[in-house]
Amino acid sequence: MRKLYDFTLSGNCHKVRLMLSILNLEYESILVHLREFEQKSPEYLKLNPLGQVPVLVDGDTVIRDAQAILVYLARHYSKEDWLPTEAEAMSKVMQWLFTAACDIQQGIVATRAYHLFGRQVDIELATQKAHDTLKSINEHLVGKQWLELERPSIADIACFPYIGLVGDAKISLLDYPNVAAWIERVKQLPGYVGMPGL
Ligand SMILES: N[C@@H](CCC(=O)N[C@@H](CS)C(=O)NCC(=O)O)C(=O)O
Repeated sequence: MRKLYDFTLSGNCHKVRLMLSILNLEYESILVHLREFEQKSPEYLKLNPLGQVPVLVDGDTVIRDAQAILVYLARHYSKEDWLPTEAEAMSKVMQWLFTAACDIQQGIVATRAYHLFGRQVDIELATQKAHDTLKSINEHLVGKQWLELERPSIADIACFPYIGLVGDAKISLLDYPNVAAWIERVKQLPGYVGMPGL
């Protein structure tokens, strides 16, 4: 049985939970107690030397990082549907994986961590970055249903959880109606699962 090293409130873990559910793949969720620093234990560091969740173990395959796990699941279990291999289409999808791992992380994720977990961050800078990212995605979505390809792809799955969790970051989507409509569209996908705050 494949295993997901998981934390309930983690949007990064939720990207993987969502993809596994959409692809109808069974897995065992193994809770890593982040507040007790279980992710830094010698045993866990053998799985992920960076000491973070998520990690997916699928047979002999061990993968860390939500975006990398999405690539693995898409290519291994759905062939072209969620991540095509044609050069332009593939890079168009991949660019959103980096938006998820960089821009969304520095803005929305940092702002959420400040409000929800009391993490020390430069809240003004993080909030500004969150709004810059939302504004640019809102403009990108004009006339579009999905981030790329005219169908859902791992681009949408990688960006969705933290954008859907903006309420935790005390950010409203009133100024970003295309983003709000896209969130609702993702929530209608067959196999969709939520998490606290979504
Ligand atoms: N680039 C990684 C980031 C993973 C990450 O930041 N995980 C957080 C939870 S969302 C974590 O494990 N934090 C605990 C720590 O860093 O000690 C990914 O996308 O999976």
